[in-house]
Formats: sequence, C-alpha cells, structure tokens
Amino acid sequence: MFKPLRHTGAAALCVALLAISCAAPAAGLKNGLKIAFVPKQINNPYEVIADDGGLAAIKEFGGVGKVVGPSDAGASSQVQYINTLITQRQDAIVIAANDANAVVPYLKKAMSQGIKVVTFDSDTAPEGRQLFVNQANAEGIGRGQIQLVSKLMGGEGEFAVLSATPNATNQNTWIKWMQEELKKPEYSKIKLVKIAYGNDDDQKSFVETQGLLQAYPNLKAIVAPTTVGIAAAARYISSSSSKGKVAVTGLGTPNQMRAFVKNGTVKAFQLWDPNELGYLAGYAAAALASGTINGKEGESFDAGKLGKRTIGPQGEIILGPPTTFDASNIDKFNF
Ligand code: RAM
Repeated sequence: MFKPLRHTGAAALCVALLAISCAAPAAGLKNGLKIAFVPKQINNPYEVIADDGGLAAIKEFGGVGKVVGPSDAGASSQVQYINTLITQRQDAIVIAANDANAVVPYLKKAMSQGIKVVTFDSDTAPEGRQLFVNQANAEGIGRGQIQLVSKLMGGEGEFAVLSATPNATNQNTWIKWMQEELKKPEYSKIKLVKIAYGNDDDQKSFVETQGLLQAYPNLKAIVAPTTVGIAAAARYISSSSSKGKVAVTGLGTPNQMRAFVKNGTVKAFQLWDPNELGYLAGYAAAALASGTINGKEGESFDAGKLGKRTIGPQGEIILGPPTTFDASNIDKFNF
C-alpha cells in the first residue's frame, strides 16, 4: 500500500510543479539534475537511439534532459555546443566525442566549473572526462569483426574497411584491434587492402563503397564498423553486380539492416543495444553529479533496469558484449 501511495503523491506534486519530470529517483540521486547529451552528430540514427536511452534514464530519476549537437561528425563541430552547455550551467555533459583531443580543453573548462563530464560511445583522451561508458570491450569488438569477416570470406581473399571519420576514437581503436587479430596465422590468407572513410555520412559512405569495388576488383568483403557505413555499403551492393560476391559486415542496427539481411546482401553483422548504452551513461552522469561516485575504479552505482554497475580501470564502464545478428535472429530485435 505504502509505495503506490507515495508515487501518487509524487505524481501530484509533479503536476503541481509542472516543469519537473515525475519519477521515483534511484537511491542517492539528486532530483532535477540537468544533464545534456551531445552526440557525434544529431541525425545519425544510432546516436538518436542512444540519446533516447539517456533521456529515458533521466526521466526515471527525475532530471531534466536534453540533446544538442552538430549535424556533421567533424573534429571540432561539438565545441560550440559544449561552450553553450557550460554557460547554461548543466550538472553533467554526456558526449560521444568526434575527436580524442579537439574537445578536451572545453570539457576541462566544464569540469573546472563543477560540471561532470562523461564520454560514451567514442572517448576523449582520459583528461577530457571523468568516466567513459563503453558499449563493449574494444579489443573484443575489433577481434570479433575479423573472426566474423573471415568466416564470411571462407578464410581467404581481400577485404576493405569502410570506417567513420579518420579521427573517430571508437572506430580507430576497433580497427587497431582488427589489425592485431589479423596477425594470427589463421588469417594469413586474408588481406586488408584499404581503410576508407565515409565520415559517418550516408552519401560519402555510398560513394566510398563504389570506389572500393572499382579499385579492388577481387574484393571479397567490406567491414564497416559504423552503422552509417554498413547501411550505405549494403544499399550500394544490394543493387549492384557485386551482390552475392562481396560480403558486407560490420556494426549495424537491426532495423537499418533488416531489408539487406532478408534480400541476401548481408549474412551477419554485430552490435549492442544503443538505447541501453545511452541509458547507462545517463545513470553514470547522475551518480557523478549526485556525488554517489567520484569516478574511481571499483566504485559502483545503481543503473536502473541495468542493475548495479562498477567502474573499471581508467574510468571505463562497459555495457556488455555485442550480439551477432543474422537471418535466424534479426526479427527478435527492434532498434
Ligand atoms: C556509428 C557511429 C557510432 C558507432 C556506431 C557503431 O553510428 O560511428 O559512434 O558506435 O556507428
């Protein structure tokens, strides 16, 4: 009896105060925290899902959330948004950084004024933030992509990587681990011929795909560790004579890739749930801004439906392992 009554009371109070979100805040979190999400780019479907997860978390713990950011993933495109958020005295900024260094001076300025900074999806240099919420272990993602493409290529032939921007910390780290994995003897018949950059721009990624197919007539696969890149590559290949000859894989959202799996262009690809990534980052930011954690290794915090989470080395919090999607399971996922 007691709990529902309390919620009714909180709801009535929220209606009275109008502007404040109605929620039962997680243990120890301050009410009314102002938390801003800054995606790599505002119109990237992946970032939209992640930010929506963050806003859902903020609603749960009774904060005030918003999403602001650039329309392109350029290195410095987020700077003006960070400056505005500092002026607005947000409690926390959660950012998917477009460059490891370009935003650091501005994020440092935010932190010096008491604003908590959490990176998610794509990290900055460690001095630019207090926590990094990572979608999955970076080494596991990189090595896993090679294991997958090797299977799709039958263990031999040429492949290319179609990445996001040349400065994207997340893609660059994954590619580094791909190259490490390729050193193993079982991949001696596989050759990475080119790393192309579609800048997480659909059109550029489409044109880069075309360029790769022309430049490397023996290409057997394209690995795009970006949801924008893989969707553009699949779209190009699905209506070209390379369909069925050149495998497309990488990291994509099931909803964007479903048609290409159904029409046979794509056999398998991977990802995690971006919504959960944003949700976890929202709770991490709130815990920092409430002072229930300071960002030290070993500290734990309550992440709502994701349960208790613990900070690992270098301030990193990991969401969980990626899922591999194929024709057998893709319809079970809706994001
Ligand atoms: C794109 C972005 C994002 C990355 C995903 C996999 O949407 O580059 O940062 O995590 O792909």
